[in-house]
Formats: sequence, structure tokens, C-alpha cells
Amino acid sequence: MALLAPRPMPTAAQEPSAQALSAEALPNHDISDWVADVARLTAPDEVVWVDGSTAEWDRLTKMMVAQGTLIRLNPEWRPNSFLARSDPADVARVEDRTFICSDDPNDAGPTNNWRDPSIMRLELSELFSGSMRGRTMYVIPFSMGPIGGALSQYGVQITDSPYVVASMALMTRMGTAALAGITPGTPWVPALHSVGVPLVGDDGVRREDSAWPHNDTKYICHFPESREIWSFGSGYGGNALLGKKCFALRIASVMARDEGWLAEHMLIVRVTSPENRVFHLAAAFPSACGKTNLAMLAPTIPGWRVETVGDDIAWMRPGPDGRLRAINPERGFFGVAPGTGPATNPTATDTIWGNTIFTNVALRDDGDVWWEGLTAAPPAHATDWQGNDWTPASGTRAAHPNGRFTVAADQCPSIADDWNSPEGVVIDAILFGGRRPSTVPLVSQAASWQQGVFMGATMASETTAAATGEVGLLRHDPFAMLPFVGYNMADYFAHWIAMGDALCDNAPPIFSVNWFRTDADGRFIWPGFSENARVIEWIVRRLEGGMDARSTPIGGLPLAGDLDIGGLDLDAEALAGITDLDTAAWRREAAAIAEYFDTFDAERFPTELRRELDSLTRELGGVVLPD
Ligand code: OXD
Ligand code: MN
Repeated sequence: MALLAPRPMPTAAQEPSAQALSAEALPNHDISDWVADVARLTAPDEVVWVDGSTAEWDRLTKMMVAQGTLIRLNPEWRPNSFLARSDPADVARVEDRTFICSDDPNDAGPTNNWRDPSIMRLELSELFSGSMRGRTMYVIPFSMGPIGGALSQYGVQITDSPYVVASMALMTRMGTAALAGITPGTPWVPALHSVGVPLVGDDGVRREDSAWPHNDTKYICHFPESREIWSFGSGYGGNALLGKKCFALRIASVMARDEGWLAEHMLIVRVTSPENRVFHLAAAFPSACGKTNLAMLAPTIPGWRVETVGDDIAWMRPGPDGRLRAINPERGFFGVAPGTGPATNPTATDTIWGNTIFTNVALRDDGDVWWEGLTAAPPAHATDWQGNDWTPASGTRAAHPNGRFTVAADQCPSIADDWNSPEGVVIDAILFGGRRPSTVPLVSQAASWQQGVFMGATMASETTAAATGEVGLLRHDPFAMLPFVGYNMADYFAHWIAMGDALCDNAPPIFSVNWFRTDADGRFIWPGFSENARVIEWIVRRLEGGMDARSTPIGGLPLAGDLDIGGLDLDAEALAGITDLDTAAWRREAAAIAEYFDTFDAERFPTELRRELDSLTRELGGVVLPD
């Protein structure tokens, strides 16, 4: 349970409203104790328990419009929709300020930032002390996954940001129904968030609020042993909507390790073949590498249908029949807006017709939103994401590259009717994909679960604007989970190996995909987007046993002619270039993988992955040592 470091009451603390503390009727008294502790620490003007109703949404959005945090969009174009402009210094996840506070630093491992939990707790308590003065503290009970579902988990987020409350209303099942589910003894994750800008200073003087308050000091902290989250200083979704990355990935990955399941950065789709056979695929891609596009794929090849179950996170657990079942723990999409349009993702474009919160995109003069890629022709004039006049001649981007839309999943025209199923869907195949301009072929199938885990563990991808820092740098991003595994990555690899042992013959086949190969001029060779259905077709035919593959050291590759490229502007030679084994590149890759594996503690690192690397190296005829 949440432990707040004992510290004196801040002098300017006001008693939280009677509403918060007269909560005897609550089904779980631990929650009210925690809420009362947090209220004493953070000293808000009032405490509001969120109920998740439409009336509450209307009240909050009206209030934020009045305060200047939200701009109401023209209801003729975008009913019940809003634009938020963040502070330019608070636009993305802050990986360098994200910490795993395990008792033992080795349990955080070499890929995470670690802080001593007791020191961190003290430091955070200092920061949170009085941090909500002059503000309202909202208490958001929420469920990740359908309320009461066997694979679902509860959390309670406290926040002083109404933008976070409205976003959580779209992204989670929250409010009264979730609270009722947290009966005595039901585990729940305490998730504390503050933007870190009190409106009443130490001198007792009230100051003006800003449209997007945030603090230069940011901490996104996870306590895996006590399963708690503390997030300070940022209002950006990935740092502040604590059900998402913090809970559903970092804390849930720890729960999954301890309890024998998987919490993954994966979309889930339901694919129906022309013969009406149904398959569910889970696919991991790093942030802003097209997960939402693949999740909403509108196939160009006749007879195929893809429906959406989730676009970002999958929780997967062996079901009673021993097969892997997955739920999407979220209730909405927090998608990257730039690059999303009728040409690339018509389904997403239709999903955000209304009831949507947009963040850091441009405002058209007619009161609708715009971003690069929404329409081929830009508007003649707009207001950019920072509130400045913008025209196509400005030479700047109208929308921030990590501008976002937040919308409920049930507005998606391609949502599958089983997306909400509490027992989840049976996963028939797992895909791993990164943004790799070279080396990794368009598609390959692992010969075994171990080789599939090797594919996941050796994923690398170019960085994107979803996190602060340089864009376009190739980095190892195992399982697309580099920023999201809440414990030692070597242990995480071992957990994947163990899951294969547990699933045994029911372990789904694993594939690697790469839509991002480029030619000598840096142009993408594969058309991507809806045409990725052709790769999905090959994968499904492999699952059905209806198609052979060429066995190579990097897995099974498509035979010439088996990938349908009819109607594409892609000749057989270009296709061969992206579907073949590039032995020279792979010998270099194997050397880089060996170096990468050496960054992990040899004791914790699974021998199965070493063996995979050894056999890859042997089959490639040795490695090329790096310069
Ligand atoms: C996201 C991310 O927002 O991965 O989904 O950053
Ligand atoms: Mn993501």
C-alpha cells in the first residue's frame, strides 16, 4: 500500500473538503486513507471524487475553456471536441526523468534509471508538499481492462490537472463503476500526479494560473515492490495519464513477471481472411512507428478485413485452454496526429469526428484542427500549436510532431465486437517491428519461440518525437519496451523464455516485420500503410500452413512470388532486396548484438538468447567486427 514518507503538515495547508473525508460509504477504506494522506501532504483547496459522468465531462471541459486550458472547436466540424496547447517544454515523455525505484538497483537493470526508493520517497514528498495549494485535487478510480474482468486491474489516480481527468475519462474505465469494483481486499495501484505548480505560494499569496502549468523539475517514478506511481511536474499524456505507460506497462510488467503473464507495448487486431477464418495478432512497435495505423488497417487486397482490438498495449495471459489470451487494458486511443489522414489512416480520421481532445496541433481559422498529413493541401492560414500565426510559407511546422488526439475506442469504425471481452481474445501470432532503414527484412518467421524471443530482444529502431531527445537515432529497443519495462531487462528476456516453456505447444508463432527499408536516396521501398495487408496475408497463410517459407539463419522468408505485390509500383528486384537475407549486413548486426548482449549482467542473461546468437553467427559464417 502507498506509504507517504512521514513529514510535517505544510504550514499553509488547508483541510480538504468534508466531501473527501466523509467517505465511510466507500467499499475500500484503504483508498480513503490514502486520499486523506495525499490531501494532507499536497494541501489542495478541495478534493473531488470523479464519477465519470457526462455531466462531469461537460463541467470540466467548460471550466477548462473558461480558464484557457482548452479551446472549444467549432461544433459544426468537431462536436464536443477541444484543443489543448501544452507548454513547449512539456510535449513528450521524459525518459531521462523516468525512474524505477526498486530496493535493489540490479532489479532496475542497465536500461532503466534507478533511484533508492526511500531517498526518492523523501525527495518526492518534499516536492509534493503543498504542491496542490489553491487547486482542486481529483481522485480518479479506474480500471485497466473491462471492470471486473479476469485480466483487468484497478488503480486510483490522484491529480491536480483537470486535463488529465478528462483524458483519463477517454482512456480508461473510470469513476463510480470502477470505484465500486475495488471491494475490500481487491488490489489497486496508487498513482499520484501533480503538475507541480501550487497556486498559493509559501507566503499565502495566490498567483495566476497558466493555460498549461508544469514544473521544470520532472519525476516519473515507479516503485515496483509496493506497486506505486508518483509523477511530478508534467501534464503530457505519457507522463501524466498514469494508467497508460506507468501502470499498464512499467508496473504491470512487474506484476506480469511475478504472476506469469505479459504486459506489452503491442497493438491487437482481429484479421478475417476471405475464407472467413478469424485470427488475432499482437504486434509490438516502438512509439510513433505506426501501431495505430496497423491497428486500424483498411486492407487494399480483396476479401480481407482487419478490426481493431487495441492500438498500444496488450496484457496477455494463458487462458484455461492453455492458449495465450489478450486484452487491451485501455479504453481509448492517444494517437500521434501528424501523418494521420485519409490517405494513411482513414479509419483514425473517421474515429476523431468528435468527442476528442487534441493536443499541440494547429487551429484552422474555421475552428477545426489541422496537422501535417491531414490533408494534401495545407490551409492558407492557421494558428500553430504554440498559438502563433502560421501559413504554408512560415517554414515551420503547424503541429508539433508529437501532437496527439485522445478519443474513446468505441468511436472507431473498425473496432472489433470482441475488443471489450473481459476474457480477452486468443492470440494466434506475435509480430515485432522496428523502424530499420536496412538489414531487417520486410517479414520473417521465427523457427521457434526462442528465435522469436531473440527477434524481440534484438529489435532496434530509430527514435521518434514521442520522447524528448534526438529523433532518427538508431537504438536498441527490445520488444519496443526499452522505456517501459519496470525491472531488469535481462530478467524480462528470461520471463519471455519462461512464458514459452509455460505455453509449450500453444505458444503462438512469432514474426519480425519492417515496413521502413529505404533505397539509396532514403526513400521508403515498401509502400506501407494499407498495403501492409499483403504482409498480413502472408503471415496468415503461414499460420494456416498454406504457404512454405525459405529457411534462413534469420528465420523463414517468403518464397519468390508468394507475397502479393500485384498493382504496386514495386518490381520483383526491389521486393527481393527487402525480402532476402543480406548476409553482410547481418554479420555486422550479429557483432552489434554480441556487444549489446554484453551490456547485461551475464548471470541474469538467458543462455537461450546466447545460444540463438551463437547459432546465428555460425550460420552466417562468422561476424564482422565493428570498426
Ligand atoms: C505512446 C508512446 O504515447 O509510446 O503510446 O509514447
Ligand atoms: Mn506507445
